Amino acid sequence: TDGGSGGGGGGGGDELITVGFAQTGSESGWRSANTESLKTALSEENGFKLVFNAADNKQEAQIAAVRSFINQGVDAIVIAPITVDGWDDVLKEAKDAGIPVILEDRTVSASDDLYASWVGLDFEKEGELAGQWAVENADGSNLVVLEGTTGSSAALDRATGWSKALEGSTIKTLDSQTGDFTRDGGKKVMEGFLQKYGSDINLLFAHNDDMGLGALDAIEAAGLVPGQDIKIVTIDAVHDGMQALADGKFSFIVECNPLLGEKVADLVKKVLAGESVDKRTIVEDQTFTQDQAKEALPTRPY
Ligand code: GYE
Repeated sequence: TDGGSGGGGGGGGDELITVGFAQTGSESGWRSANTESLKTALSEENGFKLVFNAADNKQEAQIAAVRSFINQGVDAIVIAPITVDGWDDVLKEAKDAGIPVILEDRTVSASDDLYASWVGLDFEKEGELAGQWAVENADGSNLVVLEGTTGSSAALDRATGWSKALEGSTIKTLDSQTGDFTRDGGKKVMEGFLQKYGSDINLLFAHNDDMGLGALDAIEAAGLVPGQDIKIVTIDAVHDGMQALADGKFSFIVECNPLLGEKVADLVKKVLAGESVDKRTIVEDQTFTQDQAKEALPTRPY
């Protein structure tokens, strides 16, 4: 595996680099893979001492975790920001304390001189790729949307990209609500949509696989056939989502790569060594049809 190869330096009995990592929570399969990736890359073998916090998707809890990292005097802080807004004060506090901050996954609205670097994905492009598939394969459909966590860059930018792709199409949006990126949320909101619109719905866009997987339960319980009565487009391409795609229940998935650990570890080391780093690093994603999912599944690492 690529797990233990960590980017040189550190370890060997030298002082470990203490990193506080403020994770969003554990809402999805994507998040589990992302946490795993960072824990592996920020391990002692690679020269790090990791202080891990998961905030259960509560912004105040996440900000409190970052404050506690500052008080503990960690060497660097890594944040996967739950929402875009609300970061200015605590990022200033970190800066005043001389502790560099690396953002991973989602972005913030705060000025970019308040953090050293960001590594993540192009969420707008993900939404746009999903929307392009829908326009090409399901134009004229009645659409419902399961949005990710309100105020998160992942949800905001995916919605923007999707809308862009749908401009000029005849897809009609019946409803759009947040399912908070969870299976449970996806299931509950889809149940509500089905009660309201019944079999009028023939297209679902879920901002992540987990909400789409939750919606599958609701759709099947309503006696409808996912993939036939309702086409489902999602984002992430985690294992269970890819399985649903291979099984013909999902119709299309846009990948979102959660394996950002090595890149984060590398950025932390470079920033602490005073080397200059890019402000933004975008990791490339791909897309999967049902046939491509069947082919890719056996060798997917997560
Ligand atoms: O798509 C979702 C997770 O921010 C890219 O957060 C991430 C999203 C991912 O909960 O499954």
